[in-house]
Amino acid sequence: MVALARKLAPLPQTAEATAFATDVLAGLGATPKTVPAKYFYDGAGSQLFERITELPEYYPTRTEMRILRDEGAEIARLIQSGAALVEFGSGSSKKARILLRAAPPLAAYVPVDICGEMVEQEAAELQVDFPQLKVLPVTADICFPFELPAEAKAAPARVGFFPGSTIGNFEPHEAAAFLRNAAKILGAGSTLIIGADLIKDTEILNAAYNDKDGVTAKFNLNLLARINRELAGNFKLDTFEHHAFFNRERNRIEMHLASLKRQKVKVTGECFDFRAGETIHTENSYKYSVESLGALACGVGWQPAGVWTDKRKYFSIQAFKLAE
Ligand code: AVJ
Repeated sequence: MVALARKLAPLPQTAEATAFATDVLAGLGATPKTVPAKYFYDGAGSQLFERITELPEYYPTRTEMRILRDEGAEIARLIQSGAALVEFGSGSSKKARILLRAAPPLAAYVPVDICGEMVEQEAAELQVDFPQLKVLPVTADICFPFELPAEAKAAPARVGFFPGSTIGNFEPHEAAAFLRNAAKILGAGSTLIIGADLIKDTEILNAAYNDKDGVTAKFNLNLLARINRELAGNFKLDTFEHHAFFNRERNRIEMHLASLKRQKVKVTGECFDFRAGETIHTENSYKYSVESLGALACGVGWQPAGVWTDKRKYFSIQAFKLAE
């Protein structure tokens, strides 16, 4: 009987799906309501994010690519010949391509991403363009410890690459935990190259998260569509609205989904009440200064090893080293 009931229950099928269900139910049950930003990136969400990176208002990707193109040779001097390059949250690997072209011959390139679909496909495409390079994709949540492929562990050195200001999605204490985790994964003597968005004018920041075409709104709302698809949710997408604004006290962009009316929503059979105007807090995007990120990294043992920015000082690439 018990075994039969278990078989019939609509339980998530994979560890990834279980984590999504657990986190969504906990987040919607909390006050205020939240859902972790990492769940934006299913297939549809990853595609919408790629569109965001091409929007005129969204300066971070373009600016970071420019820094990598202009300073790639300098940045690549931190990468020893024969090292393994490990990219945390690789997405489309567009930035890694620039770094790989400037880098000496490597033992391996290891793109790590939570979206397995994306990381496998992008790795296959990159492999075609870099036939000499060993490309070893890993599907993992970079918030937690994960195993590197044997070739990367055996390499004489490891270099971490964490571009895209993804670090901004973490709370500062989580960013410190990530940096500690990265130190453990990469090991003594390793290097870490981080792309971090910089604190700037409120108007420029707000525009970047409230584009005229509404792509960012779609990206935000896709989270509800994903819950509907994967967790038997019944969110009505036209009853929620995208809100994004810079919170200057906390140096972060906040994204929310605001319920336009009082309503009840079901997710995997559990019911959640929304007041009119109540929001689900879906993302924080922290902005740093060179000093504030440096202080965070130093606090967990990483020593500053270089900083590169664009002319307008919109974005930074910051390198750190671990003692041997
Ligand atoms: C991928 C986390 C860097 O915070 O700018 C873009 C995600 N959210 N527009 C960011 C995002 C809304 C992006 N990061």
